[in-house]
Amino acid sequence: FAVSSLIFAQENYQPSKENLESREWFQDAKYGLFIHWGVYSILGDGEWVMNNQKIPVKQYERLPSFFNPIDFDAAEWVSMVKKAGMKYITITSKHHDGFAMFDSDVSEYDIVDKTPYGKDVIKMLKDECDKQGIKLFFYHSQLDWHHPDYFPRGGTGSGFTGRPQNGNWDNYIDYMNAQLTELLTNYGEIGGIWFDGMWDKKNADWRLAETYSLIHELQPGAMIGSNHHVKPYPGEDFQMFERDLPGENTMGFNQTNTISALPLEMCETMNGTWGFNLQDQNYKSVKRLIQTMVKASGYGANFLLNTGPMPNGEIQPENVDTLIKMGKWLEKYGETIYETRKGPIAPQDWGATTIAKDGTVYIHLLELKDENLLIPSLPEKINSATYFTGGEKVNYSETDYGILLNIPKEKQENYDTILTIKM
Ligand code: FHN
Repeated sequence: FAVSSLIFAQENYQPSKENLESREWFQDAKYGLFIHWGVYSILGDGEWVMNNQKIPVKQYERLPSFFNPIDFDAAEWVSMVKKAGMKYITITSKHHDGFAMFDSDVSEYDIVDKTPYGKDVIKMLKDECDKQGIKLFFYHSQLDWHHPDYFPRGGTGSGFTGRPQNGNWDNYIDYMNAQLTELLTNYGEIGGIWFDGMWDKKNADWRLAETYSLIHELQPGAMIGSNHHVKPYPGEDFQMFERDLPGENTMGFNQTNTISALPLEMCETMNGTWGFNLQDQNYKSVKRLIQTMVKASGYGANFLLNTGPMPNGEIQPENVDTLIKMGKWLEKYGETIYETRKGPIAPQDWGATTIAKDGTVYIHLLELKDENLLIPSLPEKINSATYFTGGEKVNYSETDYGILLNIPKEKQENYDTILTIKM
């Protein structure tokens, strides 16, 4: 009875007042830092190293004893986030390897009990976030390559890392809910929980309704999102798109083109993996990342950009460099991104539009092939059209086919030429 009433409660989920406020805050925030950090960073081969290198559980269990991030400085991380123009952090409390980066009482497989460092980095980060006014979300993997009751059937793994073939599934879910309870009670008010990994066992009974009710009961303002790659389930507060703009599927992850009415978020890597990778120097350019962020904003979606800190606790210098450059751009152009919503013209090859709360529309021209561009008409007649930089009048004419813009070469900017439109 208890469980079915919970299911009912989720099916009819009405977000609380606090939750609705969080959603507004989230949509205003627009830009956050994703952090994949765990004992896997020691091996410098991404966060999937246990699975990819077929490391047996017993061998992988030796890794935590090498994890000693003596250069970790939470204040430095959070100051960098602020300089980068980001408003929140989403950090891995537990990734697929099952290792808790926080102090857990329901398992000894955690940073305090098993590493020479012995300190709860999640707590240190949370305290600093509180000090500097940054919200903290917890990424939490539902998939667990370590827990004895998370038995590998289908999906990833197939047992080659020495995981059992059978187990007590309910025990595993109880364990997960116990760790979530810790995360929602020991760290003050958090932004929310970012789930990942239920795609590994599509037919399992994840007892979602129970987990979601638990979270909403413990912290009504905490937002739930899940990277299950399908359309949102009842009880979720935001919809996520992995490495693709909402509705797109160029990477093969997103199995739905449904863009729900929930707040949206897109996450992206700086190189090819989420966790620290010693060899992958294939960093995306500042231009590409800024333009992706702008397009995401054009969909009304947040941009959650990832870094994989090194095992010594430092953020890779190349990533810091990119983030600071993006922050500089936002210092100048942030008004056209923060606190906006998706604009009247959906993103196109040439760019995107955003709309401010006072009705000002920003046209972001990301790709200008020449000086003339025809864009779709706006819902109302234009009152004034000026360059965001400098405020000069824009040459344009409203035609039956759309708005014909003339943007001389000297007015075209590096990443994004922004027009301010009053209607
Ligand atoms: O397998 C994970 C991966 O390691 C990473 O955490 C990303 C982040 O979106 N999500 C999963 C793949 O869908």
